[in-house]
Amino acid sequence: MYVPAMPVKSEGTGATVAAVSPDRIRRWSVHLPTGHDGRFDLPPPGTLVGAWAACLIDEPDRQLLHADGGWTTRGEFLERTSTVAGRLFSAGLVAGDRVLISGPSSVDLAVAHVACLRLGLIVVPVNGAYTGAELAHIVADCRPSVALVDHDGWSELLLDFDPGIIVTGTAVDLPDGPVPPLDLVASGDPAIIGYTSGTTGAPKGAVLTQENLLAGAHAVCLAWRWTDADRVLLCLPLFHMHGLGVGLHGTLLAGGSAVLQQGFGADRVFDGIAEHECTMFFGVPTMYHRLADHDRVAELGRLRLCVAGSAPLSAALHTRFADFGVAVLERYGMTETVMLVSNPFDGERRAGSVGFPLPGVDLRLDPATAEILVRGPNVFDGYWDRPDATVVAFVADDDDGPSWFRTGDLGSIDGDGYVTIIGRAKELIISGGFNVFPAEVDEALAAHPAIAEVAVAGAPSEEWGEEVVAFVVAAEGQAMPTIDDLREFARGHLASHKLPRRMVIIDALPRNALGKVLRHELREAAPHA
Ligand code: MCA
Ligand code: AMP
Repeated sequence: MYVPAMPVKSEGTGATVAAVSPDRIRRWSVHLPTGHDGRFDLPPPGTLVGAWAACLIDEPDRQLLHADGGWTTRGEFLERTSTVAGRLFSAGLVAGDRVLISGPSSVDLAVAHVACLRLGLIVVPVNGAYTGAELAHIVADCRPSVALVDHDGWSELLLDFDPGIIVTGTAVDLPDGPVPPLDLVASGDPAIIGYTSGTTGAPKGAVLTQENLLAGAHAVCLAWRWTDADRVLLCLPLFHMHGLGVGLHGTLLAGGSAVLQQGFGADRVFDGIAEHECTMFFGVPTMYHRLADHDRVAELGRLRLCVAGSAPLSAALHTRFADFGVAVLERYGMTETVMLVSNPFDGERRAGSVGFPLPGVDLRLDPATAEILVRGPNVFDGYWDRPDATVVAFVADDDDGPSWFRTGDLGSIDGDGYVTIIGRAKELIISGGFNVFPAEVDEALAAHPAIAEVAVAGAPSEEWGEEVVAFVVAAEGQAMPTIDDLREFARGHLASHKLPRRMVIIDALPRNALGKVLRHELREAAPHA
C-alpha cells in the first residue's frame, strides 16, 4: 500500500490524532484499509516534487513510463528532468515563470512537466484541440515565458500573440546548461495553472500549489491502495487534472508505472493491458461506454481497479460492468481541487453515487441550495490574476474556520454517508469528460448571419453523457443553416468538442422576466440522442 510521508499514527501517539475531529476520523476512515483502527492523520504539508524525488531515487532501473514502444526507467526519467531543467534555467527561466505545455501524451511531455515543477516553474497545461482564439485568451491571461508545444501551426500562432515567448517542442530542444539545485520549492508555491470556466465566465486559471497537488495525489494513493506494484493504462490526455493530477502524479508518487497511450482506442486499451500486465485503468464514462460495447470487455476483469470520473457514470453502465465482474469505482473531482470524493476501495461501490470525502477533504452541503462546499489541503488558492472571481468562489465558515470552496455542483448525502451529485448550479455541459461552457458556444453561433438568436443546452446522451444541442431561431428572410453549416461556421472559434452535434429550430428562446434564457427548459425539451 502507498506509504504516506508521515506514517499513520499508531495507538498511543495520541496528540495529533486528538487534534483531528472525531467526525473526520469517522468519515475518512471509510477509505482506510480494512482492520485499520480509524486513527489517521494527514502527512504534514510537503511538496509534490520532494515526494517524487524521495520515491524515484530508489531502484533507478525500475520501469516507470512506457510510450513509443519502449520503457523509461526511474533513473533515466530523473536524469532527463535534470537535463531539461538545466536547459530551461539556462534560457533564463526563474521560479514563478509560466510554461505553457501542450502535446499528445509522451515521455517527453511528462519529463518537461516534471522538470518545470522541479525548477519551481508554473506549468500551464493546455488542451491541444483549442483554436487560436482559445489559446490567445490563455496566453494573454497567464503570460507564459516559454511554450512547449507539439501541434502543427501552434509555434507561429504563439509567436504572433507574443514574439517574446520562447517556443519549442515538448522535447525541449534548447541548449544544455548547468543544472541548478532542484526541488527547492515551498509547499505553498504555485505549481500548475489549470484553465477552467469554473462556475461562470470565460476560462480562468486555477492556481494549484505543490501542496494542493501533493494532497490530491496522496489521497487517492491511500484510498485506492495504489502501490509501486501498480501499472496504470493511461490514455487520458495529460492536459487535464484527471490524466495529469491523478494518472501521472499518482504514478510518480506511488512509485508505480504507467503505460501512456495517445488518445483512446478500445483495442489499444485491451492490447496495452494484456501486453504490459496493467493493474489499473482510469477513464471518463464515454470510454467505459465504448469498452462495454466491445467483445473483449471481460478482459477488464484482470485489472485490480477500474476508476471512472470527470462526469457521471450512469447506474446502467455501472451495472453492466458489474455483470462482467468489474466493480467500477466512481470518484468526483475538479480542476480547482484535484480529487474530492470517492467510492470506497473496500466496501460497496454504489452505482449513481460518488462515495465519501477523500482523506483531507471536508465536505458539506449549503443548507439553502444543496451546493457542495469543500475545503482541505487539496483545494486551490484562487484564480490567476482574478481576485474578484476568487472571492465569489469561496464562502466564509460559520465558525471562523477556513472558507469553503463552492463547487457549483448540487449534492445529497444519504444515511450511510454516500454523496450523490444531483445536479449543477453552474451552467456547464460535460461532453465525453470535456467541459463546455454554453455562453461561449452561444456567442460563437450567434454571429452566423442566418441566426436571429441561439442558445445551447446539454442533452442526455448514452455515449457522451451530454451532447451540445443548439436551439436556433432563424433570422427573417434567411435560409436556415444545417447542423453541418453551423459546425463549420463555428469551427474556427471553438475547439471541436464544443461544436453542437444537433440542432433544434424553435420560434423563440424561453426567457424569464429579466430576459435571461431558461436553459434548463431547453435541456428538458432536447430530444435524447
Ligand atoms: C472528441 N470529440 C468530442 C469529444 N472528444 N466531441 C464531444 N465531446 C468530446 N469529449 C470530437 C472531436 O472533436 C472530433 O470532432 C470527433 O469527436 C472525433 O474526435 P476523436 O479525437 O477521434 O474523439 P475520440 O478519440 O473518440 O475522443 C473521445 C474521448 C475524448 C476519448 C472520450 O473526448 C477524451 O479523451 N475525453 C477525456 C477528457 C478528459 O480527460 N477529461 C478530464 C477533465 P470533429 O470530427 O468534428 O473534429 S478533468 C476533470 O473533469 C476533473 C478534474 C475530474 O473529475 O476528472
Ligand atoms: P473540471 O472543471 O474539468 O475540473 O470539471 C469538474 C466538474 O466535473 C465537476 O464540478 C463536476 O461537475 C464534474 N464531475 C467530475 N467528476 C464527476 C462525477 N463522478 N460525477 C458527476 N460529475 C463529475
